[in-house]
Amino acid sequence: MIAILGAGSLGRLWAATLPAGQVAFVPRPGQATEPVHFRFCPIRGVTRPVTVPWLQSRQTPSLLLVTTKAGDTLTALNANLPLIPTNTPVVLFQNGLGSQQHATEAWPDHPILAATTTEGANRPEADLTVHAGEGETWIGAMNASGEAHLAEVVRWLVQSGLNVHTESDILSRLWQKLVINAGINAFTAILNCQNGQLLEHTFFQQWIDPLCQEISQLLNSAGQPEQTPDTLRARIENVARKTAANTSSMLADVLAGRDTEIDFINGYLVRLGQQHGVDTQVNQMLTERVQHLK
Ligand code: NAD
Ligand code: KPL
Repeated sequence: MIAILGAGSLGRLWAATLPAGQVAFVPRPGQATEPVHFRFCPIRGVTRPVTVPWLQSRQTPSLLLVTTKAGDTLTALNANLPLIPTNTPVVLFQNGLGSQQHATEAWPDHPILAATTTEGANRPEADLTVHAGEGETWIGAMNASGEAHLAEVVRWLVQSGLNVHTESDILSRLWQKLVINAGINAFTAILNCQNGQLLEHTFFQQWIDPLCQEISQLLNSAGQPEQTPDTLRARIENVARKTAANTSSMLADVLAGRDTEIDFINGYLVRLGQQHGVDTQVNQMLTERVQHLK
């Protein structure tokens, strides 16, 4: 049984694509026990109904996928990991950085893995989950016991038909995604624009170079491969062009009145700068501007 903690867009994408009968959502304490029914609209093919039961207290999952938002993850794990055998691998799907390291430090006895995915899923209606964009999912170990379970975890998740790969250095891959999100998400949320429209805004043009200087220094401090500010800007602008028509996840959160993941993107970079004595004025400014959007 594969247990999914976080029955939102990404959790439902996995629940709908993994073999029926092999998945269950992890309930919040006291949550209703009626199964979850929703419609799933795949990229190819027709919309179909999906039913997912809640994990029962007598059931022992062989794998736990954690698909909560970064800010909810530690609370969700605190409520559930004490009930899950210490040899059950836990895969963290959160965007940004910080929550993965916290979970790994807090639960050293569990095999902890992290994933980064470019799959896109959303819920335009409460009972409709749309697989909006096909992508790749990379999974790697956060600790030694996670490493021992990596191949088997990938074998389980490949059954979904999604593109799932092992990653020997998941921290670097999470950093690569963080760089892109740090250079796009906050700007789109502040400017209330789609990714491609960023490039025309003077606010973006004014701050992108100093932002990339900060990120370049932080990559060095974190022991990540060196990337010049110009290379970082080119990568960020390239993704903004390729995803020109996208509403970033951060702008979508702001527009829906949800908490954003800013504290795990530019906010994470600010905390890292404080630890390493790196000036992060631009990351700080972006973090504060997004925190005040609600
Ligand atoms: P979401 O808000 O749709 O889903 C999160 C779910 O977690 C919600 O249903 C919420 O009720 C549930 N939750 C929160 N706290 C909980 C708790 N204590 N116990 C049980 N459930 C709890 O978010 P999402 O879009 O599915 O994203 C989840 C994570 O995956 C985020 O970090 C996001 O950045 C990342 N991600 C999402 C996508 C995507 O396409 N949706 C793509 C890449 C990465
Ligand atoms: O990952 C993204 C997000 O919106 O969170 C990007 C790459 C910016 C695409 O929209």
